[in-house]
Amino acid sequence: MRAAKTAKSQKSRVKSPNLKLKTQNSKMSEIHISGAEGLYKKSEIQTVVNKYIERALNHSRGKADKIVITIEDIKQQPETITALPVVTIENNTSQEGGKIAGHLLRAAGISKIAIDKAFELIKRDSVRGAILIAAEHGRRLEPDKERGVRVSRLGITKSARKQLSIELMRYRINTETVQEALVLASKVSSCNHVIAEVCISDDPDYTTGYVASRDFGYIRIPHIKNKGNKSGGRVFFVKEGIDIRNVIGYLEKKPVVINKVSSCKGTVPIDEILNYPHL
Ligand code: WAQ
Ligand code: MG
Repeated sequence: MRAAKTAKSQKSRVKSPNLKLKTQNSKMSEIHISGAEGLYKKSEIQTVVNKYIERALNHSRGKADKIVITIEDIKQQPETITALPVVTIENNTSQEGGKIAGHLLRAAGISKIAIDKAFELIKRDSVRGAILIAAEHGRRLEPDKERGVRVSRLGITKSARKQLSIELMRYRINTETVQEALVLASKVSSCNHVIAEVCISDDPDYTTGYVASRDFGYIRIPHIKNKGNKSGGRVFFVKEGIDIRNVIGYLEKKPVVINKVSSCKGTVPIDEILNYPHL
């Protein structure tokens, strides 16, 4: 599902070649409001589609005037994976949250240049999917910069979802938002070429973000941005020199389903994670 609204883009003042400030003409542009995807049994389709429509119609990013729903029959047998373990970091301010995310990404082997680029792009650009950045040199790699890479064909079995709900309930974080983000992060981290991910919601009311990697698991950062801030995004840091089409093919097209859940933790200090990455 993809929901969007059209709006006049704000008049922006840009520098013309002779360095005088000039006002650009405003034009209509499409603003992304919400998106969602999953792998479901045929019998679940109607319920899920209703839920997606409900979500698109009542979203804190605004009123959608276009909702696109695509349903595809997937013939390929899904690959099964284990969900990443979930843990929450103690954190009180967005400044601190950003620093923690940076520390975790550095510890996962991402260069400072690549991390700075990631945060700059998340703040500046509105991408419908994820941004891909080379972990060492910090080059941006996805071919379509407005669309980004949309992770799709991902799901969780009924029994694993039940198990996950039990785990998350112990820490009072059993919400659809956490479950969906964990399923996505687990598929992303199952791609060998991806080293780590950082995610900040584009929902102005949702300030918890995460950093995820195979080594550290899914690490929730409660104040990664301030309330009211509409900018958000996802960045996947990938190994240098990989075949990018291969990675995008896996993330967008390969059916992957979680059939096992790792045991999770509550809130822990950052040092505990950095000293013992394997939880
Ligand atoms: N594939 C790639 N990128 C995506 C996808 C997708 N399927 N869905 C969303 N994005 C990108 C897109 O740029 C959005 O702007 C951005 O991620 C944020 O998406 O444990 O709600 O759906 O409490 O707003 C994290 C949960 C919630 C943390 C993240 O993301 C927690 C969230 P949103
Ligand atoms: Mg959102």
